[in-house]
Amino acid sequence: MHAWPASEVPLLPGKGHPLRIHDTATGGLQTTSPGPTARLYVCGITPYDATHLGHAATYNAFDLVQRIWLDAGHQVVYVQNVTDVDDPLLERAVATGEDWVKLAERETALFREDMTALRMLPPAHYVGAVESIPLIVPIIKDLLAKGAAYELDGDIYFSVASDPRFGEVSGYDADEMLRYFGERGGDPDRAGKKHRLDPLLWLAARPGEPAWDTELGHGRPGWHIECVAIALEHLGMGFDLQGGGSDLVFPHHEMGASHAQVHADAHPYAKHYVHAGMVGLDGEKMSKSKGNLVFVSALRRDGVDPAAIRLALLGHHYRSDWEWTDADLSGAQERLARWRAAVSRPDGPDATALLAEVRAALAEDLDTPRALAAVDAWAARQEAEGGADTGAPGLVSRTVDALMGVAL
Ligand code: 5CA
Ligand code: ZN
Repeated sequence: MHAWPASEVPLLPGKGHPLRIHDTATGGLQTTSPGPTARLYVCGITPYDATHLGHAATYNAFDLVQRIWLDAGHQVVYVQNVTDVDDPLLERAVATGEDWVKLAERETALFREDMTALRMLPPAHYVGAVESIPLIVPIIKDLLAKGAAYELDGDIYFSVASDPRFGEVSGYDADEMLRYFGERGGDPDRAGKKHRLDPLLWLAARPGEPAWDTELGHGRPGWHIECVAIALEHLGMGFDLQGGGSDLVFPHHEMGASHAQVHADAHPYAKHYVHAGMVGLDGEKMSKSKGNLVFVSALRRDGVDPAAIRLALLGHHYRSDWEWTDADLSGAQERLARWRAAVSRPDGPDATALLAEVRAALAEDLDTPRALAAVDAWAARQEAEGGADTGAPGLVSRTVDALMGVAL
């Protein structure tokens, strides 16, 4: 699949700091230490509905990760998937009578437009599940050969008992695992499974559903193995960071790590597992199934500047769960207007300390509220005291664009 066009990242004087970030697997802040090329995998959309602000908030967090790594002198290889065949997509297509391929293509196209408008850096590899079936099949065959997978009425399950490290990503106890597994697409009560938490690797063809002819029979891949196959193909074991929203901690990222670690007989799958908080509306997690969504595309259609949407997302720390309100947007629009007025003045107070503060804030677990406050303070000082540095407005503008993706 093709991704979307890249917006330019302005060069900044000097160099940024190594990124310290909260790692779900250790439960604490860890300093990322990529080689010359940092390797990032972020779980992409299931394209049956438009991009909502929760998705955008999650992609914003991992866009910042890339910008910090780039500023610290690394190259970045960024990989993102599109779950273009899975239960929710097929269910929606049946409900609306639309062809599932058309639905996925349309929503993926809209996602690209939203990401472009929000100045999210595109992945180098944007890969669909369907096109990855040839990568998925050999991994499942290997897991079968290793005795880490088994057949049940034509379906193939992964055996969680085959991975001694199972549970290390989430750190959840047995009850929590079982609850989330049931809530998030798992089938804990199916008879004949070796362990209630065992997830599907392969689904034998069901009537009316799409299926592919492979060495595993006529069927389609399970969800977790899709991301594993794509990540291993384009990044390899031990990549730097696996990202996604906190709803993916378990089972998705736990299972993915297990699949890969048993398949490759190596550890770790990813050096760090990082999760963004859930964005809600009216007291509920924003989700397609709940129908309480605010779409990026709808805001854009209403004439809202995408830079204001992005500033609204940046106003919250990525790890907190938060509620979208109209005040988020109006506050961001005011801030954007203030900042634009400030950088269009011919001079202002020296901005080197501001660049240092924004770099320090973002490198410390993506502290965007602190970074925004630093820019606010510079703009307020300019208004109150003026300033003689003719290079300052340009430097502020480049700082905000390069490190936070907001074009002033
Ligand atoms: N296709 C899978 C990942 S392989 C999937 O979860 N798709 S999704 O469309 O449901 O979500 C896409 C991304 O947005 C995931 O990283 C998910 O964790 C994140 N996400 C979904 N809902 C929210 C929300 N309300 N707030 C924040 N992030 C969210
Ligand atoms: Zn995924």
